[in-house]
Amino acid sequence: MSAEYKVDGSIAVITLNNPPVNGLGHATRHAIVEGMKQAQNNDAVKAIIITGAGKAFSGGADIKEFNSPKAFAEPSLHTVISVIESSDKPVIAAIHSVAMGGGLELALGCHYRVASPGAQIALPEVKLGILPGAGGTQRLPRVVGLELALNMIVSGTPIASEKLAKTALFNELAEGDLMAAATAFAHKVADVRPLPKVRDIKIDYPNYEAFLQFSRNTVRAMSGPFPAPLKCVEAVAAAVTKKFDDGIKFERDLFLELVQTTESKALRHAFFGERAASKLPDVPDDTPTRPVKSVAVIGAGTMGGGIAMNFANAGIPVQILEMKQEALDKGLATIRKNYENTLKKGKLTQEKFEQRVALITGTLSYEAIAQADMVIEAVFEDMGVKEQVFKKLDEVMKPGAILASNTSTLDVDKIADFTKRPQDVVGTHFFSPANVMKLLEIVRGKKTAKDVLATVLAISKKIKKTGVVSGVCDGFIGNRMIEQYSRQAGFLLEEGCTPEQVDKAVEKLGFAMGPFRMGDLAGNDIGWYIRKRRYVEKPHITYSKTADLLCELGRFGQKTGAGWYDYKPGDRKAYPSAVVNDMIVKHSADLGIERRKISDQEIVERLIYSLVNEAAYILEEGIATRASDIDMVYLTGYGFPLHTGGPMFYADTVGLPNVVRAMEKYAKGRHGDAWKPAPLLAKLAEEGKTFN
Ligand code: 3H9
Repeated sequence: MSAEYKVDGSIAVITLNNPPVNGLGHATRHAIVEGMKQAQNNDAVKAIIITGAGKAFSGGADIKEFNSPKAFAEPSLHTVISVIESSDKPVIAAIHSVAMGGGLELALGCHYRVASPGAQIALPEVKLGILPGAGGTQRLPRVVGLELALNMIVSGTPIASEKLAKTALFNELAEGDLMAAATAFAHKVADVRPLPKVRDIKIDYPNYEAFLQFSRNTVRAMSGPFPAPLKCVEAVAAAVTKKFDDGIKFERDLFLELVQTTESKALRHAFFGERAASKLPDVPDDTPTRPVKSVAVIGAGTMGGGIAMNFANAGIPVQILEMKQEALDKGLATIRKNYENTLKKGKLTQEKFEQRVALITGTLSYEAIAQADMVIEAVFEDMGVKEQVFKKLDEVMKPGAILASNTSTLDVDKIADFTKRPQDVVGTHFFSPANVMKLLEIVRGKKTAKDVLATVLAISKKIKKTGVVSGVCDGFIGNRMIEQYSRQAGFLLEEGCTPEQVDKAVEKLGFAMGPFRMGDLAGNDIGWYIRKRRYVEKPHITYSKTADLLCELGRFGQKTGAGWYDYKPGDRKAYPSAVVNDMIVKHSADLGIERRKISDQEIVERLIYSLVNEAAYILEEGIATRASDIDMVYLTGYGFPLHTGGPMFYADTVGLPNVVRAMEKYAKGRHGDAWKPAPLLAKLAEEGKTFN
């Protein structure tokens, strides 16, 4: 049953029962209408309560249905709400835990609302690239006021029910048992007529035009490529400027328009992608996890410090181990400074600041960390150094401790084999700055135990990361793909581009940063170091030598004040560099390449399709579990534009046959061998299928 109906004396109760969050899918909507009919037809019933079973009143419309006609099949959410609103018996929403989106809209269609404190109240549709499409933009301003409603709808941010207690949204906040309070309330209002309807409330905001214009300007400046936020303002504006039914129709039209946009499809893809990433087909949801109540981090450098902060932020004590007191002191001082900056910006209370700083302690002794439940190594990226660390960890750590490596490219199986407990070894690849970036690549070794994976996935949620599992290969999912992207970026310089032109082309698409600005930020020496290893290990792979020439000039990026761009002291702005541009032109001449004008389209296609092709190999080899995992890696770790849904979703949107056709064209150019379509990509394109 997706909603249950029962009668208790003179009160009928309709309980939404569609786990996990009582999404208002077709069956649930149908069951609500059936319940309402039964209650209407039963003379003994004097009032009706609608509530939700389990962990939510309702999380809103069933987002999974949006791609199918079921989403709009009758009874639509509109119909359900009008059946409730036009009922001649009072309907009371008994709200607990979560009332979001269509769930809140359903409650707004009821005559009364009783809520538990702590319930999360939101119209979060904008986060899915749509707007509330079942009356939310018309009814919420009528009960909480124009300004608060507009803020809630444009931001989508949840507000705790008790913070809305002074508004007309709730008739009562129930401190004790919600159903007892709702039932008592129902008895009290059973005979009260006329029945109050939110639609009849007048919005009193004399200066609304100025306020709406100010909102339009602000929201337009903030919403980038997403159309939904501005449409939210227009829909809320209709609540003041139009009659209620016209406002509802206006809102409905905007909703139907937005739900079809690529931006909304991409955001919905990311919503489900994030949740899917936490699941592994062979690690069931009920796999027991190991308790992680304390953590140790090896290395107090930038990475180690950032990693430690994640755990302290989640209330978990962390010990940082260093070899020398000086390095340890420096690392701890940096962490303190980071927290002080957050405190100064007002993003942390003094109490939380002190708590977090106190949770991070330092040590020089391996014995001191032996009882930690999990240890994360963040030392220099060199197999010899890793060997020493893991042999020592194997010696000192208590049985059952999780031994994790923050390696970004090295073989986790090899690292595991330095210990006598490879089942406890796993990769946890954080992205810099580790306390900020959302992505955590969890690297599954051949022998990594399932409970270790389940634990690390759970921990990643606890420290608010998007955990994505990768198999072992050089570079794992993210860096293995970025290598192809960087290679193409290098070839583009040889053939006629400047770093600025390449960066601008992808930044126009919405990338946070193009490859060269990114290199300058991360440090060009890191790639140089990796390439030098590759020249020995994989001599058949070709790279542009431009990046090596740059490094030979000591231009490692922002940290040396010069990289692909010039920098001024204390200023992160990138200025095109005549030295670099001359160097690039000379290099082309040395190679005998006649430089040509290259279009932005070619730049974007070559960069993105090189990512996509490598990703197809990664998927086929089982390194990634699903295409959406690859999208999540790129959306949360590499600044891939959110409105495109990630590289795989982007390729699906372009159409895989079109991707393959473009690759065939580039295969005729220099380094054509890089453009051989991966078998999976070729197959899907031929069958007219998609990755996702
Ligand atoms: C809408 O209402 C449109 C209307 O205005 C107009 C219509 C005409 N549908 O996040 P969790 C699943 S648009 C389907 O890990 P939490 C989720 O996929 C909707 N499924 O739990 C996951 O499934 P699985 C507006 C949904 O406790 C499971 O529930 N509403 C929906 O951390 C657990 O999710 C929203 O945008 C849904 N609506 O957080 C609310 N919601 O286990 C979106 C969740 O198979 N939802 N699922 O992976 C949320 O913000 C959070 O899920 C919520 C629970 C706070 C509810």
